[in-house]
Amino acid sequence: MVPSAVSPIPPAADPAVTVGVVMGSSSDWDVMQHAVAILTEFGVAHEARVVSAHRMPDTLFSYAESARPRGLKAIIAGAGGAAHLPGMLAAKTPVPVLGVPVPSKHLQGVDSLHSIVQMPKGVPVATFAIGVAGAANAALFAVAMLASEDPELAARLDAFRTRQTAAAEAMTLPPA
Ligand code: RP5
Repeated sequence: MVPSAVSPIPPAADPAVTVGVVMGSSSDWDVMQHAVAILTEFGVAHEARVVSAHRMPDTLFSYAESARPRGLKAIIAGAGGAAHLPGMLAAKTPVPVLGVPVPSKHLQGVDSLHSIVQMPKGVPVATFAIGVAGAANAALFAVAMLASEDPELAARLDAFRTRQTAAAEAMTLPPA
């Protein structure tokens, strides 16, 4: 039997941290760094760490159980393959969990997507697109959640959308 070695979750370095970004492996970082980049761009205090559902189950429980007392308002969780991490976090905390399916080696992340999106009724995980778009959009969604009670953040989100619209309107196509 595997001994139970509960890893204590250290207090957030910055007590203002409101969003946790967790992933099942350091190999997920290529994708999940795009969530972190968005949170940094918007000035949202966050933390990022590896929490593996199947390799660190006790740490997963500690992280989830401490999330609300530590002041987290959202957890962005990315994992690939049989991606239990977002669902198990959601099972152990009332803090909203935003799941990011990470592309996998053999099934290109369709397995990750199905694992995360098909939560049985009663324990929701907000599930985003496979890969980089999902990671970035999960962070933008977290920003939108926080912006409902933070007018400065709401203004930054409005400005982001305005810049994005202007960039699309300025797009040109090569001559046919
Ligand atoms: C999952 O297994 C991780 O989220 C990762 O996407 C996948 C492969 O992990 P490694 O074998 O690269 O550590 O737990």
